[in-house]
Amino acid sequence: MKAYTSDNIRNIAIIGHGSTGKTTFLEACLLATGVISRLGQVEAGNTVSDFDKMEIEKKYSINATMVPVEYNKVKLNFIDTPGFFDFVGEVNSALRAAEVAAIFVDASSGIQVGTEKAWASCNQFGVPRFFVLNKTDKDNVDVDAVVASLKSKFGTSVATPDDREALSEAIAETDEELMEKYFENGGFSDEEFAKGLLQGIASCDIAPVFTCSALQGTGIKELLDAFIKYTPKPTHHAVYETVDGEEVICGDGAPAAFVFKTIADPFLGKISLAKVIRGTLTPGMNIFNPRSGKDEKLGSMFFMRGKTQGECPSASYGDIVALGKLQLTQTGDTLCDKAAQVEFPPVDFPQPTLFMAIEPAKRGEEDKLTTGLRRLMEEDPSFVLERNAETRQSLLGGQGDIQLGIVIAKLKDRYNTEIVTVPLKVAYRETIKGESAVQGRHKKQSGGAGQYGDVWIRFSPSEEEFEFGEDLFGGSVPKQYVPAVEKGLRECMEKGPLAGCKCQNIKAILYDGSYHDVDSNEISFKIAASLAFKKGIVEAKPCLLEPIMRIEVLVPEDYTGDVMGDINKRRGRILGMEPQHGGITKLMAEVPQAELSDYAIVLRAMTQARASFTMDFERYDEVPGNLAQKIIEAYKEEEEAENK
Ligand SMILES: Nc1nc2c(ncn2[C@@H]2O[C@H](COP(=O)(O)OP(=O)(O)OP(=O)(O)O)[C@@H](O)[C@H]2O)c(=O)[nH]1
Ligand SMILES: [Mg+2]
Repeated sequence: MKAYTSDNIRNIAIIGHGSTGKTTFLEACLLATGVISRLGQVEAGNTVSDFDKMEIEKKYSINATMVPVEYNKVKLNFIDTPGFFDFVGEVNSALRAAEVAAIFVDASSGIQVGTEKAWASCNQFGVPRFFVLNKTDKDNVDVDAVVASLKSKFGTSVATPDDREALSEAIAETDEELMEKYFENGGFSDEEFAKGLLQGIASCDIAPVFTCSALQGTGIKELLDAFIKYTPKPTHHAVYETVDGEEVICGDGAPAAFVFKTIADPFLGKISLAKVIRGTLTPGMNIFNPRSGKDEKLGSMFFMRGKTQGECPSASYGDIVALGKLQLTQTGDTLCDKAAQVEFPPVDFPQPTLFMAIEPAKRGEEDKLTTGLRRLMEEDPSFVLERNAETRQSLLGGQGDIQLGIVIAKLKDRYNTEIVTVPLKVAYRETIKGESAVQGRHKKQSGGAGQYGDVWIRFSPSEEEFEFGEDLFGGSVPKQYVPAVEKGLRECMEKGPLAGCKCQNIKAILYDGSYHDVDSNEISFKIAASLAFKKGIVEAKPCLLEPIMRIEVLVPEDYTGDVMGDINKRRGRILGMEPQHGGITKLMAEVPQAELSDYAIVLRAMTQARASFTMDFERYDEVPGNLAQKIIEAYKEEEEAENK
């Protein structure tokens, strides 16, 4: 691939609902420009863009993939993205490298949830957008009707390029001066129109609509012409803000690039995809990474098209380049000149909403599992691996079961490590509501040196996690053994007597006891304290606590009733509702964590994926009696089974 300068580069993210033909469209472009001689098919697993083993197997896109197309002396850097909602992280990555997003719509289906989401993403990140109505070859396609529905959904600034009247009005609305001109002269000159249209697109005020049939290859060249004409040039991208609030304009100067995506393919090795924002990158150059605070030497540089790598002697501002084997660099990093440091904000990945508890299928493969998942995370930073110290479970978190399923499949395929999912445990806690005063006595006097410890302890509720004090008189427990008593109690706090959970909000006062001149020692008093603890907690009205999460659900009005009903069924409590833009309601609620393990899946099914939510830990609350009983019984059974 020859070198291009920014005037002849266009960066376009292809986004939209699943199966609207994004990947096939890129095949059609490569066919139309003579790069391939036959149209690859997603179903046959032979497309340029869906080259990953998992994509071939699943027959849909999973990763953001570069597919540059050279046409009329311009290089169009297309970034193909997956339509499945689980992979929204890839879309967010791609949008960071593009000047425009082409939102694909299946002309025979019209607006779908993915269309709405794509539009919302463009708004979120301030990315200009086009619509492409694909599959116009299908029966019963009514392009005018789809355009009308796009207009009514997204505003009157949505129009086909031949609808000069509608576009002129939209242009007039972007600027007061233009508005005056428009009314004075009854329209725009060709020059004014072209300029106004470009400006309106760049400022996200106008979204033109194009049509094509990727499968039949109709409208492809026209669309490429339109993309060249209407996509803002890289130098016209809005200013890039750094984390320090500095503004960087795409252009010449000290090198600065943003790594928006990492590929960690077993055959290709690690590859960082970077958008050059300022200056020029050349192989062998020393480049600084502000996040790690370290220098790194650029090794191989190339342009990628699917999995193939084309030569790249240098990459200038506005272009997207692949950097081979950077050890210290990860997705979201800035690479820059050490003398002119800038740092761009990382890619915005959504918070995980679905968690699965996982274990290696084979005992002893814990480390292999962790290492493998960490490697996969380089490629997909939108999933997380967490360890819950209280439940001693490893949790895999992400956007949905499809994403997590792919992660698990990749781990098996690439690292030969199998994962099994197990029921998710909740980190319950134990506490007391009453008071007790009990004795703990430990005595062992058979042969050799004996052991003797004896304590009386008062237990009561506390505001603090754990409080310990002594109220001894007359040396009933010698001072040197008191720390051992406290230590014994603190250890017991980690595993309560009801269901083996961590204890909290307990106060213990050591107020009496006895000792033996020869047999007493620290260990004996520690054991005596633990005997007192077990007895004391049980006698002080113990209860189980459960984590309560605060959830915020963004839900379209039509579904608010269903979502609220479902929250009630989950023992939830609605805290409030706030109307948002575009007929969306924000629901705030508190729901026990135990009831939320499948919420991501159920909410999606219930709202055709139109709702989204976040959750955060709020506090602990008492578990209702009947449920607490079940949890305690289950624990006892588990204990017995283990002790057998
Ligand atoms: N009739 C018709 N079918 C098409 C056209 N373009 C794509 N398809 C078919 O639509 C299906 C999905 O195409 P893809 O290219 O995988 O769609 P995608 O948007 O990349 O899908 P995701 O990667 O899952 O988001 C395939 O069966 C294609 O053959 C078209 O123009 N006309
Ligand atoms: Mg695809």
